[in-house]
Amino acid sequence: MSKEKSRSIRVNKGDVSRRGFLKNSVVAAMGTLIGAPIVFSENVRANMLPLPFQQGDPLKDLGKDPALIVLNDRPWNIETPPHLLDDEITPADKMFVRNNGLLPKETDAGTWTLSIDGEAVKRKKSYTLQELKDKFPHYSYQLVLECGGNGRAEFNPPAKGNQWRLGAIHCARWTGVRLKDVLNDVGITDKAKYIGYYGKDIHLSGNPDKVVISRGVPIHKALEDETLIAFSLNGGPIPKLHGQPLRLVVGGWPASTSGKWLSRISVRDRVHDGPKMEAPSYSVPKFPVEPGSKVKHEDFKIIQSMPVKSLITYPKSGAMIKEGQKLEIRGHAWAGDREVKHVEYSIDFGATWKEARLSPPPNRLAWQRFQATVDFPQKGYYEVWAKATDSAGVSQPMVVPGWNPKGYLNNATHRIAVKVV
Ligand SMILES: Nc1nc2c(c(=O)[nH]1)N[C@H]1C(S)=C(S)[C@@H](COP(=O)(O)O)O[C@H]1N2
Ligand SMILES: [Mo]
Repeated sequence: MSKEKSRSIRVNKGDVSRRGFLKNSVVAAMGTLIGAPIVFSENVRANMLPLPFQQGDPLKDLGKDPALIVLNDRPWNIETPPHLLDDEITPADKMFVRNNGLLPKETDAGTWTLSIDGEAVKRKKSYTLQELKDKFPHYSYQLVLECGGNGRAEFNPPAKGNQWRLGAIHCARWTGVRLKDVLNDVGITDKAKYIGYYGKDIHLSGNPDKVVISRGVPIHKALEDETLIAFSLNGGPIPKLHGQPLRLVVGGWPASTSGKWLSRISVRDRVHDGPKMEAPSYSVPKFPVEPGSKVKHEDFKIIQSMPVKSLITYPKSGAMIKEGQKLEIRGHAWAGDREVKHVEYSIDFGATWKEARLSPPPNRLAWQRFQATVDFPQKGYYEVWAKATDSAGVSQPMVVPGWNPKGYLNNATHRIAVKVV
């Protein structure tokens, strides 16, 4: 038997009796580690260790709600089921995780720096995290960050990559300084066309010189009030998985533009050309293509604002209610750079629609709450569908929209099943 961490014990073959029970010496050692003898230790089976020695739940160890769904553990990719996104402000433990590489080793706020460089800065400059906090005013915004590949699982033929269903989205409250204030302080030239971020995460190959991902946004988006260099999430420190201690946050655009573990921003005189800026990454065909077809590099365009979408967060799909009972449904709707103008719902497979109550966003680029009181005419199986329409009059499609090689931008209506019994 070997001791790993303080409370973890590896049980070897020799520690187990022929009948599958732990030998006395092993349970005695466990008792020492727990700090109390294990009474009835003769009944402890090797396949059912005392709780302190059971393998940790990775989600719990990561500070995540145990009901989140792990799609990949190297790198971490974890999604949130829709009914866990019911909070107005997404709590950290319910935020989906999308990593392209491995977590940085060192994320010490005390020694962290951010450097600003590139063809379009007047002079390079570097700030400590403390200098950023001291020098510039702080702002807080609730921002929708949705992975460009959210909903990928529904495309046919399937697209490679994490098979996100609905939950690669969060709308948390970020606090930081405005990127535009920092860029003003540095001084940018009129050649400035794009910004690109660099973070401190580690490439899957382990090669320290290889950049995991370095994306960015056009300068007009970078200079918006809501584009933050954030040092706080929901009033606390940014959790390690989400970019501790510093993160670029760009609401309403693919979340891949919100660089975690932010250490450098380059102000470019061209479209930023870091890893994962080039097609087909985070890009879609410039025109509709036949499902399954090959698309030439020059026929892709980079995704900018995300499309209008909504999610029913209450009740959970599969809800049962009694005949004659009304059902309160609620959810969120968002529309990239735009505002959501209305949300409708249907209980008859889209034949007729009723208006849901819709709240204004707490700030630009945040999601909006919708609610409705639903009446069902008789017993039976129903689906509740929700459909949002944005300020330009664009609505969600009822079926999976334009197939594209990487499976981006699926904003089809969300459906939940309801039984009236
Ligand atoms: N440095 C760095 N930033 C990154 C990524 C990454 O792998 N490394 N992934 C991006 C992608 S693709 C997404 S969808 C979001 C996910 O943010 P979250 O994990 O906080 O939910 O982070 C973005 N920022
Ligand atoms: Mo993403």
